[in-house]
Amino acid sequence: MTEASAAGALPRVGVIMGSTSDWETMRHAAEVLAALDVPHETRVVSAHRTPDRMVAYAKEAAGRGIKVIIAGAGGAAHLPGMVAAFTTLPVLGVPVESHALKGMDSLMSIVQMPGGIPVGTLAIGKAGALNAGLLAAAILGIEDPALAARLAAWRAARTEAVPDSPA
Ligand code: RP5
Repeated sequence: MTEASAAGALPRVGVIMGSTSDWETMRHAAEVLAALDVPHETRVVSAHRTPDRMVAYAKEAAGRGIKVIIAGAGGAAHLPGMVAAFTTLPVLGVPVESHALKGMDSLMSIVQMPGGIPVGTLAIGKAGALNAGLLAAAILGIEDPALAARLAAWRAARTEAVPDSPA
C-alpha cells in the first residue's frame, strides 16, 4: 500500500516536504510506512513558497484523522517548526541534506525549537526519514497492537539480517 487512498483508509500519518526535490529523501519514510501497512499521505507543503497551504495543512490535519506529521525540509528548513506552531499533533522533523552545507543548515533550522513548541528532530537525510517513519509507527502502535506487532517483526527481520562476520 502506498497512499492511504489506495486502500480506502483514512491517512493516519502525513508525510510532508518543502519541495519535490525532498522526495528522494522523504520517500524512505513513506516506504517504511507502506511496508508496515500504515495509511499515510504524501504532500508538498512549503513554509516559504506555499505558506497558506502549510497553515491550512497544519490546522486541518488533526480534524482529518492524522495522528502524526512527518515534515522534511532542507536549507532554511522552517516547515517542521511552523507546522508544530499550528498543531499539537506530534511533529517529526527530518533535515534534508542540502547541497551547500550538507544538511547542517537543515538540522540547525529544525532542532533548536523554543521551549513549548516541540519538534522531534531526526538525523540528516535517509536515516532520519526512515527513522521518522518507524517512530510514527511506534507512536501509533501504542494504541494499535497489530501495528506494534508488525513493527516488532520488521525490527526482528533487520536483526536477523546482520551477519556474524564481515566477509
Ligand atoms: C526547501 O528548500 C526544500 O525543503 C528543499 O529541501 C530546499 C530546496 O528546494 P528546491 O529549490 O529544490 O525546490 O524549502
